[in-house]
Amino acid sequence: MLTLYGIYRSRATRNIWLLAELGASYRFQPVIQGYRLPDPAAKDAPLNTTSPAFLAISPAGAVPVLDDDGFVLSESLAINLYLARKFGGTLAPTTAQEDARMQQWALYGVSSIEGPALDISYAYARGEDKTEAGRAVIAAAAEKLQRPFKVLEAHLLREGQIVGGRFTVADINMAEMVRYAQAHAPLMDAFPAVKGWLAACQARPAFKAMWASRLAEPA
Ligand SMILES: N[C@@H](CCC(=O)N[C@@H](CS)C(=O)NCC(=O)O)C(=O)O
Repeated sequence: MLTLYGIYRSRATRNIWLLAELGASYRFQPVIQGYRLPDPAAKDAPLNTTSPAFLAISPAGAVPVLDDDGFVLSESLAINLYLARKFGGTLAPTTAQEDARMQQWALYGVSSIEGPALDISYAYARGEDKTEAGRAVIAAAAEKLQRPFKVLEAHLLREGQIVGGRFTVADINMAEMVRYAQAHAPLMDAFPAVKGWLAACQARPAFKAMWASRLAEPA
């Protein structure tokens, strides 16, 4: 039995998207970020990342977490790579080299793209693009993304997808990191192959289903 702990407004989206692509059945256990609650320790507080019951599962106190019949795994990208290998099929690596490439791109994304992209996402979500200070934060983050986006643009122009010339878990992992920068149109417009690839990823029914549920969840 698979259980995914998390919430739609978290990095669990990448796991929910993949699970839908795989057609996997699983239990979804909502766990909200403690910092989003007025009193995460209150008796009537929902299960959250600071709840002792959750910390017993995940000492890092962060979602998502996967429990596969007692095998507990954290880190959203590792969870996706594990799930893809477990279920197999075209989303999974078919050779050791594809496996290595999927890990390479996941690590490149998390070390070079996710941080500045999240800065952009938070700034737009808070309406800070309407302030001078916020625009400076966005500009600095967009500047940091120039180099990795150039790498991604050239790669996608050459190969069309992240690994193996087909849609795989590597596209989901990367698309969910690039998505955080999507609100910044000038950045996306400067990298048309990245923009087009992301749009194609997000046109998939499994993404759309995940996104509809995310929008339905209170902000
Ligand atoms: N690198 C981790 C990051 C996990 C993470 O920071 N999760 C956030 C939600 S997206 C969280 O649970 N934060 C709770 C907290 O910081 O207290 C992953 O990809 O799973």
